[in-house]
Amino acid sequence: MKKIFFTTLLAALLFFPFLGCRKEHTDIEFLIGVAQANLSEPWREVMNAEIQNTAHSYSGVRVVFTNAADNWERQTADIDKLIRLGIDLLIVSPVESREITPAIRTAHKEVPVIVIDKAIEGYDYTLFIGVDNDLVGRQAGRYVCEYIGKEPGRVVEVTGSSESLPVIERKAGFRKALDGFPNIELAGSFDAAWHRDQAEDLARQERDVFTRASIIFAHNDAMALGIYRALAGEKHIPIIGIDGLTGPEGGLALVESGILDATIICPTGGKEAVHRAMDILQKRDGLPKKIFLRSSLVTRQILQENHDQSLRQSVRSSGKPPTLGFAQTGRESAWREANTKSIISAAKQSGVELLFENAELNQQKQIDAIRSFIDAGVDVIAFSPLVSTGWDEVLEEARRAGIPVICSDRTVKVADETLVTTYLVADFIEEGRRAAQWLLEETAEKEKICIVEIAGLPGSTPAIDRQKGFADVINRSARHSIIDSESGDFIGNLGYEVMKQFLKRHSKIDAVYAHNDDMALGAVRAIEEAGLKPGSDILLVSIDGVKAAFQAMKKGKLNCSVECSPLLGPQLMKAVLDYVHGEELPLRINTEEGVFPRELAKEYLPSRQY
Ligand code: GYE
Repeated sequence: MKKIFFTTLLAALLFFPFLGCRKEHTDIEFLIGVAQANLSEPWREVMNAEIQNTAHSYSGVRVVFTNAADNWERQTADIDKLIRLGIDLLIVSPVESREITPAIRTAHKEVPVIVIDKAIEGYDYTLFIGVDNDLVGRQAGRYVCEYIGKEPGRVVEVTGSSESLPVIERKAGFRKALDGFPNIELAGSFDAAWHRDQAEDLARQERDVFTRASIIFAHNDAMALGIYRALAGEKHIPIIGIDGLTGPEGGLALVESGILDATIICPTGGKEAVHRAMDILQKRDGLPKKIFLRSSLVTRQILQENHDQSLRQSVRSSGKPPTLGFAQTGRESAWREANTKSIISAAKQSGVELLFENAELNQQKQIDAIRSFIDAGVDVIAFSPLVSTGWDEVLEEARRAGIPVICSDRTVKVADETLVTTYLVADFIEEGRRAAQWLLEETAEKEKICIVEIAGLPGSTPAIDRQKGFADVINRSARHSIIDSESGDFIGNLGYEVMKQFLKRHSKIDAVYAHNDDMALGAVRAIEEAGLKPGSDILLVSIDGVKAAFQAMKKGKLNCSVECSPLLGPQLMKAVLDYVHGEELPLRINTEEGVFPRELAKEYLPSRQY
């Protein structure tokens, strides 16, 4: 309690000089407010320290912290206080994501908002930074399964606060990993609310359960340490934690000293948040919507192996520009052309030497291009995988060559997900959901709506996920049904041919859902040839948000386009430069995207960049 008192007092003292007189501090270019959930968890103290230290590297930037002591109502008041103080940007690590969402939504109307750690509902924020907690749970589960092996074994789990989103996701991921191991019994799952002392008390109370475990999994290193203390004197039981902080009681030291057998490093996001805050405040191009930081398993052996690994020498210090090999899918759509242009121009602007190969929609050519980049010894390889499977072998070759791989735009399904260093992608499922949501709202008064779907390239992640997202939402309505679905491979002319078939096959078509604008515009031609009015006799909703779609919407021939930005070049080059400068790359970066019904087309068309 003492720590919280002094920290809150510190926040008040920090506030005091600013209250009402911020503008007199002309040495402050940017004032960043940080609404922290609590300071009782070591992980959050480290986050605040990272924010403070990173902000110090920028001149004219000041940071003001508040501490909600795990009380969402107090955090709501803290956010309001910071806004009234005149901050330029808010960083918030939510106490609870549901309850704090309204306060964040209100703040987002005033200033840019970066949400760290717990995702909130909806998209009323500027940027989310966190880890993939389901993956963290799977990483812990995989370690437990490898430790126990095929013999009968028991694992005990100690979680953070049960209702918190990270706990729900970590538990789910952990259980997914255990699914394939009937020999492993989950002997107990206990909530110790992230606190070391609570975990220590619990392990003492449930000593019989804990001492019969083969291994123990704790949702953070603090609780893992508490369990270790409670079981002192008993036979050694391996414990795996999460966070992997530095410092005397941090997870890395606990692993180094043998108190923990493993931990999973989860970056706090503090450093990333300040760098991205500066990108936002300085209005940089190509800002993402979500960044998922890499979580990595650490054991004593891994620590020792990494110990002598020198930091990557900056390629710039050797004088030669960093090199990127990029294998593009083809030229199948306006979106793809814009994507290629963005990558080539961003490489030029950022001084990255680009080896660019176009696979002309042939997966083998993409694989051959990747092999040529490996032979050329590029620093980084990036590609937009034509389809999601068939990449394991060539990505293994890239790993053996020590070359990181970035998936740009689309994702892959590989046995070992660490074969891909970073995913720079959109949320295709969400795009499908948004298209369906728009159609449900647009046809709310209609009796029965028959929908035909013109799908993207079979086996590609945008086609798979857009179909799933759309169906998830549209199937909630008994009045709407998808009566037919054919692939147009994301190609305009094939969209035209597919639509002609649909018109022959079905007497009643009320709406078309196309996985991209090019195919929707092909469908428009077919509908007009059939003597019908696209946009009124038959509604059309599609995805991409290319200029031609806005022109068609302006003419009333297309009803809605869900944005999926192809302008990935700047973020891709930032990742390449960060990597060669020895920065840790995030696991996944999701791009920003909006929904554009035709009523907005006239207003937005002039500003469309692709
Ligand atoms: O929707 C389409 C392009 O992978 C998201 O591929 C991309 C898709 C896009 O051909 O137009």
